Amino acid sequence: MHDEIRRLAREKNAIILAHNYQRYEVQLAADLVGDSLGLSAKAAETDARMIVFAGVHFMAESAKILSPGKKVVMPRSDAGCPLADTITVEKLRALQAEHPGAPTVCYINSAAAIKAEVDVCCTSANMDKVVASLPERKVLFVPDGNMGRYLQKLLPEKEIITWKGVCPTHHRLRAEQVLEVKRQHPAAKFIAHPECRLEVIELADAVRSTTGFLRYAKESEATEFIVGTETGLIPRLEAENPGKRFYPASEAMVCPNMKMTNLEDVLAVLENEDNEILVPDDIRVRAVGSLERMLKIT
Ligand code: CIZ
Repeated sequence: MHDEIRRLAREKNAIILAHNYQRYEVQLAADLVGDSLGLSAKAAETDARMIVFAGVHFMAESAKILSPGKKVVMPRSDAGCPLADTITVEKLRALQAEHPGAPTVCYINSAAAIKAEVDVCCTSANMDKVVASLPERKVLFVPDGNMGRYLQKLLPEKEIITWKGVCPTHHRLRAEQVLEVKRQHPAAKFIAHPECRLEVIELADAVRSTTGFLRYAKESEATEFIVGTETGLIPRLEAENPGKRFYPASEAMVCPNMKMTNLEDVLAVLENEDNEILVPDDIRVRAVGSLERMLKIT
């Protein structure tokens, strides 16, 4: 099936992107594997006619925002993100009305319509830099409440107003589970994603984005790691670091939406070119503005 996917992608001048949390067989069929913004930015630089995004909905929207002239399709258009879905434009506007004058920062893990409504976006790698750069003391942070609480800890001089969203996959991990895996592997470094609960983050040797996990594992002299993020990252960590060992902080850290896409879906979307992702131009232009303001800061 990989051969057929690669053949069709060539024939149709399509680039296949797979997020770090996708099934490993889907990652192996892709041209690029990575985080949502990195993938979208790299795809924009290519002359591909079509982008096939194996990921969840907001990620394909990010690709469309940065590549308005390319056709963007998803192998599974029903792969949504429960964290992104916790906030709507109406709810965001109501929050902003409660805190006049406070700028809004949104995590990249948000719909295009939310990115269009905020002052600036951030990623899990640059959120502290982005929030610290704002002159205002009070900052609204959406949609990830865990990330907002972590930010409050990093930046005590700020007042972070958090939204109530969480990623169910990261939120599921509890401190007791991490302590148990640490007990089984006492030499292992624990890397946590900032979408985890604060009680989990407080146990971490490093807090990183998915791309940061890969870099940390490569650069560290340690040979064992406990992985506090979606388990889809583990096969890639293993492949890129032969001789090093990676243990999931919990086998239950599996995102059902990320696992929806299989090779048959990738093949089908290449054949049919359906499930197209469209972003209205007025939303796209304002969302690009929020991303550009982030890039200027970082
Ligand atoms: O933007 C991404 O890919 C997400 C959601 C997380 C990360 O840490 O890379």
